[in-house]
Amino acid sequence: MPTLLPVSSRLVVALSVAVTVVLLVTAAVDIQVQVRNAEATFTAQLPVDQAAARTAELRRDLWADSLLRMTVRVVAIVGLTLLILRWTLSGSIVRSAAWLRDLRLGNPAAMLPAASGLFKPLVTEVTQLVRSLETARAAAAEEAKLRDAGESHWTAERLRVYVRSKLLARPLFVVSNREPYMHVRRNGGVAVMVPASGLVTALEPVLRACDGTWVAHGSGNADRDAVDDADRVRVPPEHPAYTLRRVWLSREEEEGYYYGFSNEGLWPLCHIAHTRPLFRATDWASYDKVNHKFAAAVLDEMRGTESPIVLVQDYHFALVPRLIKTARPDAQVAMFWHIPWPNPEAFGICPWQKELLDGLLGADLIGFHTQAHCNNFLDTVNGAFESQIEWERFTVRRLGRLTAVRPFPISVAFHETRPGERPPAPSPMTLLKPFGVTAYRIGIGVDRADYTKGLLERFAGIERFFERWPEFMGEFTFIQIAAPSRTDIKRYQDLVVAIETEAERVNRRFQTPVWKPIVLSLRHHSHEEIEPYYRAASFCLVTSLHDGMNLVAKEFVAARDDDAGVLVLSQFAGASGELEDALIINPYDTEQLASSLHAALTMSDDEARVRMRRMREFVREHNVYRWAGRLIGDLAAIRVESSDRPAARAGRPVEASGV
Ligand code: ADQ
Repeated sequence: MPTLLPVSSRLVVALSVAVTVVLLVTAAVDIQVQVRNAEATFTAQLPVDQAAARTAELRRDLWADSLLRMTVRVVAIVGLTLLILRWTLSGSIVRSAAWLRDLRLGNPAAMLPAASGLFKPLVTEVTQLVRSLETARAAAAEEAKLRDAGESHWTAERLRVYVRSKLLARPLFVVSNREPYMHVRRNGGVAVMVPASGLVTALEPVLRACDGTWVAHGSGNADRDAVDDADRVRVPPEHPAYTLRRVWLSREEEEGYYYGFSNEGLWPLCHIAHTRPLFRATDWASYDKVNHKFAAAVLDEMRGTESPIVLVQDYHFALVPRLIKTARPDAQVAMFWHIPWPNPEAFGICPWQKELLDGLLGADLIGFHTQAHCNNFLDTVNGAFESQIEWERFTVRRLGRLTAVRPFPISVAFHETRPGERPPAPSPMTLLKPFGVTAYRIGIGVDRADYTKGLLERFAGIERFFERWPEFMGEFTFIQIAAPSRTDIKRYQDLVVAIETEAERVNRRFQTPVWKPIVLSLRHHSHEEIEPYYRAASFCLVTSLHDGMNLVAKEFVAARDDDAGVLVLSQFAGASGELEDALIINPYDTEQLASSLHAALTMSDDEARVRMRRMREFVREHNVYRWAGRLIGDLAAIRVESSDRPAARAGRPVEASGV
């Protein structure tokens, strides 16, 4: 805004000068023609000296006349231009000033001026500014609310401050398979998508706090168009605060590394869910190659930095910690393993067990969701290598290096809401209407369509429930939201067919023209779409056969600001160790599952409220910002040791902070 008026004044001056020059040139040409014609006539009629005098006199008169007319025209044009500018600009400026004042005063009804023409870029920029202001205001309000309540819960803002104080100026790098922002072609343009993932919620505040770099697979079909020559793009698009470095994979690399070794090998290997892992040498070769590719990208980004901090995410990158640490012993590397770690016998069937363990032990810190997974990992290392395990401190010393192994149970963001702040949840009847079903109560399940989530076992439990308590027919319906996942793998394609067939079979047994026991919605839903189901359900059902943590259980609890609803949770999900007020079930025990559904639907409001309040207090306290804070705090507190450094030879212990 401040530069707009000087720009317009300069425009007027330039316009006036241009008009004057044009008028001058036209007048000069015109005068020249008139003088030449008159000169010819004078020369024919008068002696030479008189003709010359008359010509000179005529030229003088013509110039004087022209200059007078020109001055009048220029004054008129400049005046008119100034008047038009004043009318148009001053109106817009007054309106914009009023709009900005409303926003500054926090008036929610402040109307955005229409963004068009000259003002469009300005309005776009101010709109971004306003969004940042609103976000900062919301964060400050939330902080204030917590301060008022005398609480010290973790928030995105607190995490930002904490990370800055821990890392000081050290650069931060995150490595994950999935990227936080994806550019995709849509309706002839390019749209930016944020994949629904707890990881982005947790790590984005950290990256924003220190302007870090996130290295991930560029998987959007317009991703290449958005990056610069070094494959980087600044994100978030509307308010760039950190760098996303995209790594490109060929179709074969993606098949071997992602679908093959990661998801047909390691995923079933680590989950005890009775799906046999497939180990192909070609997949392993791809996994090894892609891990090298990602490590090279991280090292490239790290060039010129000192003592960088690296957070490697998940089972796709077991080899990356060692590769980074070998090239950059000054780096501090943490690996967070989001899935379970099985017992040594189960893990030992992997033909590349030693290579995987060696890669992981390159990290200074390895995190799992639960202590049991840490113990399994240490047992596996113990059996596979000559190494020294310190069980009291949960560390491994191998080849002169020390790796700490700790539990960091992941969680969700917990949004504080005041009573009445949000509109009431829609009724079960409203949510069921699009499916052509009428019932008064609903249960909800939200999962990726994955065999570890126990969806078939869940349907068996629901079938048994209606067999034992038929009075709930027509009264209660279970809604299963399932996002198809890893659909390039046959096991997953078969699973989707099995889920549909089983739901259909159970429905055929009990359904009436207006009611059915199971509504199946097989598609990806946004978090905003899922939330009303969480809020309206009498219970949420999680039947994982094995699960690192399970965020759905915590999302359900966080959504229930009415303190109602019951969580029915598998004992094989990491979350069951934390959410003790859930009804804990063994999903293989169909009778117990059916009884728990009955218990959830008949539980007194008072008991449900007491249980839900306790679970909500736990999730509020142990939210995803605390998870990220603890992980980074513990990593930053570890003294870097390597076989190249005297500290390693002196055998100094790893130190960790308690957050
Ligand atoms: P997942 O196996 O994917 O995660 P989970 O923890 O439940 O399992 O997280 C799933 C996420 O996807 C949730 O945020 C959920 O809302 C969302 N989601 C599920 N179904 C969806 C649908 N139909 N549409 C849209 N979104 C859907 C892995 C491990 C877990 C661990 C997490 C985090 O397997 O054990 O908890 O990582 O570490």
